[in-house]
Amino acid sequence: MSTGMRSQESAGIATRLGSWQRRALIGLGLVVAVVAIGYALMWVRMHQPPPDDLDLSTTRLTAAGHYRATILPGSDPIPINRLHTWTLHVETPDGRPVESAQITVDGDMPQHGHGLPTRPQVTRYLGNGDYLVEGMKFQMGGWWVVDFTITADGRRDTVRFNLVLE
Ligand SMILES: [Cu+2]
Repeated sequence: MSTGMRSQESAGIATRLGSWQRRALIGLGLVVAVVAIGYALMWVRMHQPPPDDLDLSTTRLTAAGHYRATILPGSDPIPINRLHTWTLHVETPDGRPVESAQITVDGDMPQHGHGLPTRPQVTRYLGNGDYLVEGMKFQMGGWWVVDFTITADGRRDTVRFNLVLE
């Protein structure tokens, strides 16, 4: 009698364990599938070609038309994974150099959802509307945008440059 009860009990435990294990396996399988799909989507996103209608001009009018800005990256081609400096030239739309502007720099990869690995800064005014940008670094090839916010004489404006790095 008691042995019969014990074996019934252990059969019940075995069944419960079995269904718990099955659930754990299904759960694990789902996690693996979600992670695999996540990686696949990320891979596809990371390997998208840049849009083919990108404006790659190195001289652009700021968004509100207050300034005309020109980027002069310190090396050609722009290096990957190496700190380098740029010069940013800022002038008025009619070509007069903009002196003593406050300028901030930012950048990111629109297709990757990450930014620059550094915080580049304008460290020096070089004269004639030229500003030294230190700390530029791109950690991979692909489509980058670099944004400058320029404030001079109380007028703030932004400009975005597109880069496609090899
Ligand atoms: Cu990236």
